[in-house]
Amino acid sequence: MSDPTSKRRVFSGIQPSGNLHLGNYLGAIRRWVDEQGEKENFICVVDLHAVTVYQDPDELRDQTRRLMAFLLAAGIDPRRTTLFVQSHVRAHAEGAWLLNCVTPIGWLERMTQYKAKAAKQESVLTGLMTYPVLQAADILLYSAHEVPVGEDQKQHIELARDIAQRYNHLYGPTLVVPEPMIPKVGARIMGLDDPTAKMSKSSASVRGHAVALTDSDDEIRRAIKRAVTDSGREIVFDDSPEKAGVNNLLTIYQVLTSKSQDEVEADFSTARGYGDLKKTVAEVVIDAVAPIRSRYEELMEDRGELDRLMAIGAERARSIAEPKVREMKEKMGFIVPAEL
Ligand code: ATP
Ligand code: LTN
Repeated sequence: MSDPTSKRRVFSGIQPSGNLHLGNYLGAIRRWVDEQGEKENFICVVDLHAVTVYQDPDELRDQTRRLMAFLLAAGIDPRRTTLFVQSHVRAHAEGAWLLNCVTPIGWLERMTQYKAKAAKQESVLTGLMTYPVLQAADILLYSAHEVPVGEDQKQHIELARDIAQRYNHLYGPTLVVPEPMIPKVGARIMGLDDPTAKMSKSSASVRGHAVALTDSDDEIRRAIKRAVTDSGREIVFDDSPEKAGVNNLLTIYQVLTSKSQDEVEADFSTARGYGDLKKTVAEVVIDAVAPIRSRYEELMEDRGELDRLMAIGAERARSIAEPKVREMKEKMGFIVPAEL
């Protein structure tokens, strides 16, 4: 079990598939950056999860490098965070297998993300169903106490808790039971084209759906200008469905300025309609995104440096995950030779 005197451990993951968007940044990445140092952070580029739906091989390699560069550009500091690629640490696949063998299939059939993704496909891959078990392995191998994610991942983290408890019940205390850490504001940024559905990577290519983190200043202005709102004029937080568009824009502004709801409403009390709101929100988004975009472009030029950082992260991750998977195997009754 974990050493109670050490810093709290944090683990989170992000898939190298699709274009990163403002929801990913506000709901997850920004918090990973802010918490570095205060806690012991592990951030994983989950390429094994990405292949639960077919990925073009060249595209996957490319996306994995791009996501590494992006996370570094957003402020993940490899001296304070272990940033690594999931497939570089074999223990994840091995741990997932062990956990598959303590997870009743009914638990997986209930997952809403699985049901939604499976409904969109003709032939569903087995990996899509066992996806949350691999996610549980990611978290449990590092004895993480906290898992900072957006709202959509809450059910998966609760499943990881159930899996840990079940393993501990069967084989004795081994796995730390993690807590989901969902932000109070920004946990669910909505699509600009449809403020009743979450902003999502899978829809990020749809025109007007998202602000991609690689968008130019003008593209950001245009996307926010086109955001769906209602026919009213009142710029206040209101969670009724017809005000979802305005609420979403105010939430984006609130997270980026770290203000209270009252302060945000006061900032817009003299605004003339939604046009003014959109202009102000666009500028705040540009201030946050533009510096990340330019650091990202620089990092993408230096492939050697990216590869070096990936190797450092993987080595540090292995030093934690390998002994854990070994402990799990021993507890389950495998003969574990010293060289493994
Ligand atoms: P997809 O929609 O294709 O499943 P995604 O946009 O959810 O992809 P992930 O890699 O699955 O992207 O998520 C990375 C992190 O971003 C997770 O912690 C997730 O909870 C968070 N996140 C994703 N979308 C949003 C959103 N709209 N608002 C807030 N957080 C989000
Ligand atoms: N399923 C998550 C990505 C993910 C993750 C993790 C998040 C994989 N492993 C471990 C937190 C902890 C997603 O789609 N956002």
